[in-house]
Amino acid sequence: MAVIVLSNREPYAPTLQADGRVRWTPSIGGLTAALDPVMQRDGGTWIAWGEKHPQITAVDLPPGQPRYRVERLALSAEEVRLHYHGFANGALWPMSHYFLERAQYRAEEWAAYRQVNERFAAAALRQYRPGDLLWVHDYQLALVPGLLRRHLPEARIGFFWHIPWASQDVFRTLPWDREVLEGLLGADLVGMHTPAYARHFLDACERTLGAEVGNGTVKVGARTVRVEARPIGIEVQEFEQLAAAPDITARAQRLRDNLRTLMLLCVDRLDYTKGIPERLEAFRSFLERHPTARGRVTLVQIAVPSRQEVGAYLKLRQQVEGLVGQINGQFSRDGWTPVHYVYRGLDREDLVAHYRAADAMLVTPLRDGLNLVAKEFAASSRDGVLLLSRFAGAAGEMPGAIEVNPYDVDGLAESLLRALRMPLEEKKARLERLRASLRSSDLKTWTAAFLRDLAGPDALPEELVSLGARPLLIMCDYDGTLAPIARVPRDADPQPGALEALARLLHHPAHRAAIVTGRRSVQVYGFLPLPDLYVVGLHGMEWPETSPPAPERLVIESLARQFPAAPGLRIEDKRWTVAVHYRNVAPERHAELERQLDRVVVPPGWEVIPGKLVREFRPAGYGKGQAVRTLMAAFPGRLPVYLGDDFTDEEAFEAVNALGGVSVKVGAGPTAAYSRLTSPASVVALLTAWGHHA
Ligand code: GDG
Repeated sequence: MAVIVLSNREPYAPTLQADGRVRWTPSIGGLTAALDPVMQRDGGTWIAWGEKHPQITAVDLPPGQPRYRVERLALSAEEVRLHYHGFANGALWPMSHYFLERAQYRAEEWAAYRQVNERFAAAALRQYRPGDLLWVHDYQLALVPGLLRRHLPEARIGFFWHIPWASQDVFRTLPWDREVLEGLLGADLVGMHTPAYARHFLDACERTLGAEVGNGTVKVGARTVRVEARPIGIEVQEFEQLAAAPDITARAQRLRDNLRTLMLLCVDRLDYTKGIPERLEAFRSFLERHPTARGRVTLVQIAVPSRQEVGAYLKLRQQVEGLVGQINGQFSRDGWTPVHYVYRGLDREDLVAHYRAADAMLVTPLRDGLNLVAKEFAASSRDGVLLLSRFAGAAGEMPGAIEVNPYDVDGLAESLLRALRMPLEEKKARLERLRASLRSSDLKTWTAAFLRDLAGPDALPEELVSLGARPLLIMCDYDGTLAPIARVPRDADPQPGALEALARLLHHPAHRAAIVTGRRSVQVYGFLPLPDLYVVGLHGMEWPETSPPAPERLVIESLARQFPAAPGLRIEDKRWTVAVHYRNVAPERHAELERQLDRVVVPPGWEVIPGKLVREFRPAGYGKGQAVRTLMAAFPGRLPVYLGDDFTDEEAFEAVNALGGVSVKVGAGPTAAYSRLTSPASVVALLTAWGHHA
């Protein structure tokens, strides 16, 4: 199985050297960083527009040790003008960013857009072998999934939309709204950056197409398309390491020394969505209102040239440069220039040195799909403050940032003051919170999870599927088995299809189903509201008909006093037991933390159970093994099956094995279970298969 990626931008761009040889440089931006490592590991094909030197039609990459192939499509000047600058960047881009007054809908450009999408699809069809995964990216290629689906009814096709999906009132201004939606619905999995974009998309499918829409799904004939919020991450560790490297630290220090003032940093493609003029106005207002800041604060604007062929971008450049000139003209004095304006991209090291040098980073787009710069700064800075627009997709997942409204010039100026006056301790605490959230879902996880979910459940072993013919007592863990592991427990929604599969099994007179979990049972009923489902909570302490023993609060309080503190560490008080979660703590601190947890004094009659990056302190004598034995005694005459993923499930596997039942481990790692499945998706597929047995 290979991956075929389709994107407008190619992962490496060619430059012709003096000796006539071609040098390939990685393209700036998240997509190359996200997918190049996977392609280098697994091989495959990347299909993209070969912008420079179009005579080179294909290339094996990376240079020196090729592992995958890039098919370079040469677009004609006309196609570039009408498809790329025209429909993609003159219609879809402004519309999706709510700039309707800039959106131009022209039939001729739409026709070119369709034609270029057909060319991309044709190139993919030439490469495709059964079993391959096709992953199409972004708004330039919205029709490709539909075009591929016509020829490949069985193929697995994914799509990721990297920009905002506008609300229905805005989206439906597009004269070809149906066609764009139908194109995207050729995919099996459509990814967006935020839940709001996913909702808007589902809304459009329902209202424009009249499609049957469920919770994150759209019915298209016999197919079900999944629509999910999956915000892209960054390579957190690489940014942290780069930022800590001695030469970058020295470079950052030089930047500060040369400036001799506080530094406000802004890094954007020069695009009207990024709110650059509004931000400069806010800085002007700040200098006007706070004369003492003059000579003490400098704004450094890195503006990366972008889409210079489009008239609107040229105008924006003139506007920005005019404003920079005005502000500098108005306030410069004694060798201090308030705005340093750089109209070019920096190399990565230089970029990170700027992130490290900055006292505050201003990310103030008027609208942005996500914004990677905000995340990169949070991973690189040691003592800076992030000001982040509420209109960036990333705002919902960056808890340590100061949220700003870019339209509120005076408010923005005040937030600047607050950032510059923030005590060091608070700055550090905010950065730690930001990093913990970045680490919980980095770029590699994002890519791997998308591809894994696109690939779908693995082929189910026949010996497991055939069990469905017998009366079963099905016992399942919840987190990691019926639901993907979530960053915070309340977000652990069940795997799509889990509820339906369990409902069907419970409807069957022969089968019984129980959940055996470390959670409180009410939480599981919240996720799986099924009255006939038998939920055993708190690792066997909590049973449906009997209330658990009185909680020993004094013990819990004495334990809690001994727990270490660390950024990202979360104590979950379950009233009867207490769990320490360190999933969101920096990995390099895990060993030390585990040593500290080993030293916690556990009172007699209590025990500690290690789980996946969690330790649970609870009264002894309970456990999933015991729970399984009790369940088997309560529901005799059925074949017991236990499915689980965690260390705490091992004793349940042993209990089931001892009584001739079937044990199934979900995921990798050593286990006492007899069978294995790879993910919650496979578990749901198995439960579904059992439910369909006559
Ligand atoms: C689109 C969506 C979404 C920038 N300047 C330099 C430089 N960069 C790199 C940054 C970052 C990337 O470019 C910019 O990414 P953003 O996310 O900020 O913005 P867009 O280009 O508009 O990206 C956006 C993204 O797709 C991903 O889905 O987040 O909302 O609009 O990685 O580091 N890199 C270097 N020098 C620079 O001067 N080396």
